[in-house]
Amino acid sequence: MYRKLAQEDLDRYHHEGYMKYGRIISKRQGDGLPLPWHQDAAYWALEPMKVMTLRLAIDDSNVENGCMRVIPGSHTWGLIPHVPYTVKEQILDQEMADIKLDESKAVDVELKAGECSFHEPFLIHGSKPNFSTKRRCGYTIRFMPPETKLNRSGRFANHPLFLLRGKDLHHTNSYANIP
Ligand SMILES: O=C(O)CCC(=O)C(=O)O
Repeated sequence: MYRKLAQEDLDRYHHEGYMKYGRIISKRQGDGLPLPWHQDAAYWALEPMKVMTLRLAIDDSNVENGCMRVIPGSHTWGLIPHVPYTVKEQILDQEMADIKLDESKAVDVELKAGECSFHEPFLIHGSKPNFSTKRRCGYTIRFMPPETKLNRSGRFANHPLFLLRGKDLHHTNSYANIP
């Protein structure tokens, strides 16, 4: 799948290289922790903000175990202010500032294990707590073209990026070796 994605993007990004970084988001069964509404773009020091997230469902992900929810169309709204999210034991430390969000418009992104979804960096998304008896684990991989520069300061100082294929003609980033 990496290859296919990279190939499709190579067509869009002038046959240059391509890179990604990823993380596991696992909500244990009975875990009462929500993921607050947020836009990924608020977290990332990327310029330009060209990045696509692939979320691969490791477990079935549904309303019962707190699947991701999205606000359709919000990827066109631009960056909305975020404020610190201070709930303990959280993997996110920012949430969207108190704006008038019509949560009745939210769509649940239910996935079977092995399926995936994609989202853009400005899409407003989050998820409710997992009060079910089933774990909800997913792997998120971020794909970006090499023209997108990662500003290596703060939390991103040592963040690994991998060049998936081709050459980086922009020389704006440093890469780790693919394990
Ligand atoms: O898994 C979730 O509930 C949200 C995932 C998320 O915030 C992300 O992939 O950017």
